[in-house]
Amino acid sequence: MLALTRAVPRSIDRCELTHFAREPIDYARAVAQHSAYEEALHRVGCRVQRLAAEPDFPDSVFVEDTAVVFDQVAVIARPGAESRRGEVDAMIEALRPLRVLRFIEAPGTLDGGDVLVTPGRVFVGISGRTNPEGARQLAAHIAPFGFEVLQVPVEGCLHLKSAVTVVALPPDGGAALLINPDWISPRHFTDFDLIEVDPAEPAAANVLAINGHVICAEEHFRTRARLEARGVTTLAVPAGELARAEGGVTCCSVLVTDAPTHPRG
Ligand code: CIR
Repeated sequence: MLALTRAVPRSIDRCELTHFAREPIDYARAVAQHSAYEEALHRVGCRVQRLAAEPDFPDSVFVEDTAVVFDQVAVIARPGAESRRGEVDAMIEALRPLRVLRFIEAPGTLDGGDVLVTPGRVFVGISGRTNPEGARQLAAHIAPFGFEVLQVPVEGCLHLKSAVTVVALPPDGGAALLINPDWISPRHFTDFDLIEVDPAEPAAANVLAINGHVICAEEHFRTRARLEARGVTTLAVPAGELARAEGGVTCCSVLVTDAPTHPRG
């Protein structure tokens, strides 16, 4: 598994904020926490490749929003925030040798943080960043590979994956969802085993499942205990500083499996 990341830019304190009030971000601490995150990716079996730094894009550490990678195709996003559109260029170059590329085109917008991939079914959050046209284009790009796409309205938070992510449950690795029911209605996910975040930790639903491990923000220790109680193997990383920029643990990487042998283009 390859994990694409990008360094925290010094301009992070000018990041986009939607639901959060602006608070100072300690740059050195954000950099240290981001390194710990990359180290965690390495520990769970990823090769970590950093894209070139983008000092002039304050949100460029949040690479997740620039692309959605499947085994068969990579869909390059068109971020909903205009200030973030230029972030996709380096991602295109990184993914070009690895996948067939498809693109979300205007008037579509789509942030990777709104795309929740479950076995066979992809949920797309219709949010302040992702519009129905972006979701429709994504659906057209991945339909040939058997993915059904369902649109889900997101109102309580920035992205769909701020409110719900996939965790694999032992012993068979079946998919469960970790969810904050105050931010997204559980009625969209009735076929899934749902684990709720601790109510004191509304942002805790954003976790990253990789190779039988679930990377969690260490600040969300109550929710982490809930996962451990279900037999999930967790790995905690400090994430409080980038959380002030409204980012979570999925946001800072794009994962690319090594498996595919598909034609390139
Ligand atoms: C933004 O508002 O775009 C950034 N400050 C945070 C993006 C977080 N990305 C993600 O959840 N996928």
